Amino acid sequence: MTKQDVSWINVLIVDDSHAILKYVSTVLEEVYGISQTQEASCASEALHILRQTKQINLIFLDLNMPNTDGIQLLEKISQLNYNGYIVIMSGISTRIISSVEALTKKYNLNHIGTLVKPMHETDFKKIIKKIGQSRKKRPAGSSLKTYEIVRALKNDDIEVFYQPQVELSSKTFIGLEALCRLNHPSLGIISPDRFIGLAEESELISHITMCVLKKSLSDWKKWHQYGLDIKLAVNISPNLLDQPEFADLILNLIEQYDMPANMLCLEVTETVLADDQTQELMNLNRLSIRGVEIALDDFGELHATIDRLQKLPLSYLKLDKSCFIDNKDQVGQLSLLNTSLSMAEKLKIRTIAEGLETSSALQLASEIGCDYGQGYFIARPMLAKEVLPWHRQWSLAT
Ligand code: G
Ligand code: MN
Repeated sequence: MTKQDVSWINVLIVDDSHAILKYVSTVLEEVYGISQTQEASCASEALHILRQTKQINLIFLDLNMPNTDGIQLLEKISQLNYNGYIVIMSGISTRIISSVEALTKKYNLNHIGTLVKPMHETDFKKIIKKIGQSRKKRPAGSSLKTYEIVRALKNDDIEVFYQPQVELSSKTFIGLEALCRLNHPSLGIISPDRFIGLAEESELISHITMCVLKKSLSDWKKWHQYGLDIKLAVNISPNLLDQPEFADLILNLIEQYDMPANMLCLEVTETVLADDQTQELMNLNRLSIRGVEIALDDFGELHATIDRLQKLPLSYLKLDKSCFIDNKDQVGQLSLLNTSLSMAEKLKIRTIAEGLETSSALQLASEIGCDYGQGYFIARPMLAKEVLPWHRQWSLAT
C-alpha cells in the first residue's frame, strides 16, 4: 500500500495532563509523521487556538478536564463551525463515551474515533487510516467553495453517475446506485467528498439532492420503458431526513415518474441511529410503509448495536468499502464483517458489499454470505447512456 499523505493534517491536542499532550504529539510525529501539532491544556486555550489557526483539521479531545470539560467544549467547537475531525480521549466508562459520541452527531461534528486511556500507539492506527476515507466532511483544504457549488447548480453541472449492484449468487444485475458528481469548468469531474460536506452546511444540500433525485428518476423511467427491471438507490443526507416534508416530497416524486415505491432505495447513514432523531424515524417509517426501501450506508464501524438497528425500517445494510479494500488488518476486518453479517441475519436485513475492487474481494463477500455486491471489479460508476450497453455485456459474460 502507498504511504498515506499526512502533510495536510493540522492537529490540536487538548488535555489537562502534560504527559498525555507529550505522548500524543510524540506518537503522531514519530509513528505517523504528523508534525503540525498544537497543544492546549484547557478549554479556553483550545478555543483560542481554534480561532487563531483556521487550518486545524484534527482535534484530540480529553473529556475530563477541570473548569470547562470536554463535553462543554464540544458544543463550543461546533459553534465555531469547525468541520474537521474529532477524536475523543477518555478513561471514563464506555457508557459515557457512547453518549458523548451521540452528542458529536447532534452537533454535526465529524467524530472519527475514540482513544480509551491508557492508550497505546497502535490504537491510533485505525483513526489515522480513516482520515480522508469518510464521505462526510473532509478538511477544508480539498473542498470546493460555496460559489462553485451554487454555480454548478445554476449551470446544470451536477451530474449523476450510476454504479451497478449485482446479486452475488446469480450475478444478476439488480440495481444502480446514483452517485453525484460536479462537473467543474476547470477542474473536471469532482467527487462528492469534495463538496457534499460544505453543501450540508446550508440548504445547498437540498438542491443537490433534488437535482440528483429528478435526474436519476427520469433516467430510471427510460430504463424501465426499455424493459430493464432494476432498483434505483439514492444517497440521502441526514439534513434532508430531518425535514418534516421529506417523505411527501419523495412520494410525490415517485408518483410523478410512475415509479413503484419498491424500486426506490434510500441510502442513509448511521447518524439516523442517534437517539433524538424522531423526525428522521418518522420520515423513514412513512416511506417504508409505502414500500420505499431503506439501506444503511457505510456500515462497518460497529457504532450500531442490534437495539439501535432495530429501530429503523431497514431493507439493506451496506458494508463499507473499507471492509473489502485490502488493508493489513485482515483478521480484524474479517471478524468485523462476520459480526455485521450475523447482526444483519438476526434482523433479517439483506447485505450489500461495497468497494469490491478485485475478484478476491468479490469471492470473499460471496463466501461470507453477503447477498449483493458493488464495486470497481463489477463496474465503475458510469453515465446513464452507458448503462444499457454495460448490461448487455454483463448478461453475455455471466
Ligand atoms: O458513501 P457511499 O457508499 O455512497 O460512497 C460511494 C462512493 O464509493 C462513490 O463515490 C463511488 O465512486 C466509490 N466507489 C464505488 N466503488 C468503489 C470501489 O470499488 N472502490 C473504491 N475505492 N471506491 C468505490
Ligand atoms: Mn451510498
